[in-house]
Amino acid sequence: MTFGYRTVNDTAKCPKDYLHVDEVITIQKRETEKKIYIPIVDDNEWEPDLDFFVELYDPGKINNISGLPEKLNGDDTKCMITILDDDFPGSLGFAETDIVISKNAEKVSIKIVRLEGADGTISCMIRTENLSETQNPSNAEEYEDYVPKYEKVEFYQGETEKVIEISLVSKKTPQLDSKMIDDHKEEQESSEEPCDVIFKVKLEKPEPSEVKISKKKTCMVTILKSEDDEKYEEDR
Ligand SMILES: [Ca+2]
Ligand SMILES: [Ca+2]
Repeated sequence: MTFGYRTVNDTAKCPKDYLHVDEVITIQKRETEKKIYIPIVDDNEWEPDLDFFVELYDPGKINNISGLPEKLNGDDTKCMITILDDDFPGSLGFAETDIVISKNAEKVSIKIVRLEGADGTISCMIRTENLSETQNPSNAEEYEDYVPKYEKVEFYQGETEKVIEISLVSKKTPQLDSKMIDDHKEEQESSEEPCDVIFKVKLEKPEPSEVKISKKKTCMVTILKSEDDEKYEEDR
């Protein structure tokens, strides 16, 4: 008896997920089985489990419309194959959720870590945010204290950590004394003590959908505004 077998795409696609096979074979008298092999393509990317079919066909019976041989009749002439994914893309979070930095620093470095798997390319968005929406003396101000950031952070296959930098706006006390600045300074000093300011950095929108953001999804950055300038100069 002579028949053909061939693969048919479903959610699994050829040649991304498996290699197409189409062959005509003859089964001999007294032979009761034949084994066929279909190469499966392994990758490192997370994806859902995917299906494709293998069907048996009659090489002598060509379908007029498709021009291809027709599938053999019967319910048992088509077999579904499911490719189970074996890749773990991991989860993303900050290494530290609290960072304290000098007001004279030009930037703050923040580490993002990838845990529980490092297969394939994944990403998330990083976003800076004010401490609170309302008026708050502890609010760090965009462009006055820090440069806001909203960008995609990508982790490639096998990468488990990434350091991102956020620029700070340092307002050093002018060294030269002009009367105007002195007057202004006095005025400021009398009205209010400098207060440490804080802004938030958040992780969001992980991709692909299997990637989770860990509990460490917000990092609070405190800029030490109350730090003594002269002491800092001496320490250096
Ligand atoms: Ca794999
Ligand atoms: Ca995969």
